[in-house]
Amino acid sequence: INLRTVYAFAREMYQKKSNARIQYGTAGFRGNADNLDSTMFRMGVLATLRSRVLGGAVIGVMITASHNPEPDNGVKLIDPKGEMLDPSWEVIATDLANVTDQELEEQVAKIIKENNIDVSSSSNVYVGMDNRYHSPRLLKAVADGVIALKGNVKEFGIVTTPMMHYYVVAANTKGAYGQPTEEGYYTKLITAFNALRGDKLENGNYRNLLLFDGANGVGARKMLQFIKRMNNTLNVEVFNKGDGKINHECGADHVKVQQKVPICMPKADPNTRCVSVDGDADRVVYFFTDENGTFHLLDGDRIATLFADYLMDMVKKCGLELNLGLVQTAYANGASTDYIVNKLKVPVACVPTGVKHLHHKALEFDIGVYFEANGHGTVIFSDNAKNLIKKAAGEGNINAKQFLLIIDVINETVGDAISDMLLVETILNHKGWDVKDWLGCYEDLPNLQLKVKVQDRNVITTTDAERICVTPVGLQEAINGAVANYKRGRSFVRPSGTEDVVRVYAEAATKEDCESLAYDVGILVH
Ligand code: 16G
Ligand code: ZN
Repeated sequence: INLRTVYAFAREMYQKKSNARIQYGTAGFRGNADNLDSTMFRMGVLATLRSRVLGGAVIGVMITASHNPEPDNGVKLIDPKGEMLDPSWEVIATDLANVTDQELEEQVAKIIKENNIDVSSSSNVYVGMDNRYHSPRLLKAVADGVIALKGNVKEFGIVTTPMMHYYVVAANTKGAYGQPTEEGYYTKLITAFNALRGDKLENGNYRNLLLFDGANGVGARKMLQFIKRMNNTLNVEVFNKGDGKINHECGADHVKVQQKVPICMPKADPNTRCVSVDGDADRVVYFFTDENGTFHLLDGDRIATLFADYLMDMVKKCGLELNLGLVQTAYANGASTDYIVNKLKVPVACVPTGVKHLHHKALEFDIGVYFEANGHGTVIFSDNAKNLIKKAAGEGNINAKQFLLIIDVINETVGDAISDMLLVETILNHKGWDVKDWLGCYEDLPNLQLKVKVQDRNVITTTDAERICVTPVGLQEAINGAVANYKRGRSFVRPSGTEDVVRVYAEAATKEDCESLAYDVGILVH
C-alpha cells in the first residue's frame, strides 16, 4: 500500500475546511455538514485500519446526526460486536481528524506502526447513512477513505443506526444473529413479533392502533417497510414520513424535551397510543393526550420498567435462576427508581450518560435492561441466560419457547426504536394494558432540564455517575444547600458531551418547587 494515495485524495478531494478542534465524543463526530467531508474521508481510513487490527472483522460506519437539526451531520464507528468504538480508538480518531492535510500521511503511518497493522491484510467496512440530503456525499467520502487504503467497503444506503449495528453483528457472527441484509433484519423481528402476537390482536384494554411519528427521518421509511411485511398484525399509521425537515418540531427528542405533541399528528381520540422515534431511529418515547386534553409522556424510564417487570415474570414462569438488573443514568426520574427498587425488587445501577456506559454495565447481569430517560436503550442477554432458556424450550417448556421469541424481537446490539416499540406493543397486548394502565404504574416526579452557557464547561467535573460535582470546589455543597429546601428535591449538573453548555437537572415534589430548584442551581453554575 502506498500511503501517498491517502494524501492525494485528501489534497484533491477532501481538504480540511475548518481548523476548529473536534473531538470524538459519545455521539462520534457531529457538526455542520459543510465541514465534515474531510472528517468522513479520514473515518473511512480509520475504519479500514481498525478492521485490519481486528483480523478483518467487519467495522461499521454510520453517517447521521441523530436528533440534531437538518444542517448537521455526523459519523460514528461500530466495533465488531456491535458496540461503540473502543475508547482507546476514540483518541486515535480525534487525533486523525485534527491533523492538517499535510500531516495526514504521516499520522496514518504512525497509527499503522503503533498498532502493528499489517497493511496487506484484509479489511471490511460496512457503511450506511440517514436520509439527510448531504448524507450521500458524505458516504462517498467514507467509501473513498476505505478505497484509499485498499479495503473492502460495502454500502447499505439509507438505514437506521440500529440496523447498521445489526448488520455488523450478523456479519461477524456468520449469520448466527440473523442475515446481514435489510430483509434479514425485517424477517428476524417480524417473524418473532407475529408469533408472539398470534391472532389475538386486541386484549383487555389494549387497542390495535398506534400513531407513529417518524421525525421525517429514516425511521419513518423503515416503519413503512415493516408495515408492508407484517400482515396487519400491528395497525400503525405513520406521520412525519419525510416531507418536512428532519426532527423539526417532531421526533423523540422534541417530544421528550418539550413535553408536547409533535407537528403534523392528527387529532386522535383521547388516550390513543402514540410513539415518536428520533431521526436515526435509535430512540423511542410514547405519549398520549387524555380526555381533558392533558399531554402525557411515557419515556425511556417507563419502557425500562415495563420491560424489567415483564422479563422478571418470564424468568419466574420458566422456573429459571437468572439475575436481572436495570441500568439507568442520573436523568432517570426518581419515582421510576423507587418503583423498580421497592415494587419490582429489581437491582438498579446508575452510570454516566452515554450508551456505551449503560451497555457495559448491563453486561454484568444475566439479563440486563438499560435505558436512558430520553428513550435510548435495549435488553441484553448473557450466553448463560440464552443457553438456559434454549435448554428449557428444548425440553418443551412453553414459556421458554415464548421467551426465545422475545429475545428475537429485541435488537441486542444497541437501542433500536422500532424493535423496542415492537416489544412494548407485545407486552401491552399480553397484559391487556393501554396507555393509562401503563402510566398508572407510578407517578413521575416533576422534573426540568436547563442549559447554562458558561465560558468553559469543562471546569465542571463530576463523579458517582455524574451525580456529584467534584470541581469547582464548593459547588456541590451549594447544590446540596439548595436541594435541602425542597421536598423530594434532587439536582445535578454536568457538562454536555454534545453541546457547548452545562446541563442542569432538577426534580421535586411539585412543579413549582422543581422550577424553583432548577433556577437556584442554574444561578449557582452561572
Ligand atoms: C449522545 C448519546 C446519548 C446521550 C446524549 C447526551 C450515544 C450513542 N448517544 O447522543 O446516549 O443521551 O449524547 O447528550 O451514546 P449530552 O451529553 O449533550 O447531554
Ligand atoms: Zn439517535
